[in-house]
Amino acid sequence: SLTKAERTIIVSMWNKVSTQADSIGTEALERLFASYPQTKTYFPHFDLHPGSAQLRAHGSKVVAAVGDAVKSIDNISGALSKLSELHAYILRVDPVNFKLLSHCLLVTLGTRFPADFTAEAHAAWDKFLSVVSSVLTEKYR
Ligand code: HNI
Repeated sequence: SLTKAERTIIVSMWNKVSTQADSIGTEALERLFASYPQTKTYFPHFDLHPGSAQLRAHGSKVVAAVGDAVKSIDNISGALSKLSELHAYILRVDPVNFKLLSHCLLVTLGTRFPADFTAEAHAAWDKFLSVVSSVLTEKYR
């Protein structure tokens, strides 16, 4: 689990991230669909063109959920339990895709906040997103 130092980095950087939450979510999804087009198969009902209203709405929901995890950083699985059931039982997203989205979120954070995105911050976000991903995939069987 996350060390105290890692939690401090995430929580303090979140104050900046949250001011651009919607556009960060949108950019991460645009990167996901551009670099890993196979992930588009989960969204056959969406218009996935860059900047589309559905893409922006979904990007904003994804980052809001990441924010819920930040706010409950000591109880991430409690904070995301409903979302975990949705991804496991209803959406049935293959867990490999969580690594791809986490990567795209990292790249987005790194390009938007280059001064904050030290190797230490990168590692903390990588670990945090892997905890979030584990929570969202832990109910799979
Ligand atoms: Ni995910 C719906 C959060 C990873 C495919 N997803 C959501 C919703 C949130 C969310 C929030 C909206 C729930 C609601 O409406 O009640 N998803 C997250 C988070 C991550 C994640 C925090 C990882 C960090 N989801 C993924 C991945 C995929 C994915 C990796 C597939 C590539 N998610 C979906 C799909 C939906 C979804 C599909 C339903 C979209 C819709 O509205 O029909």
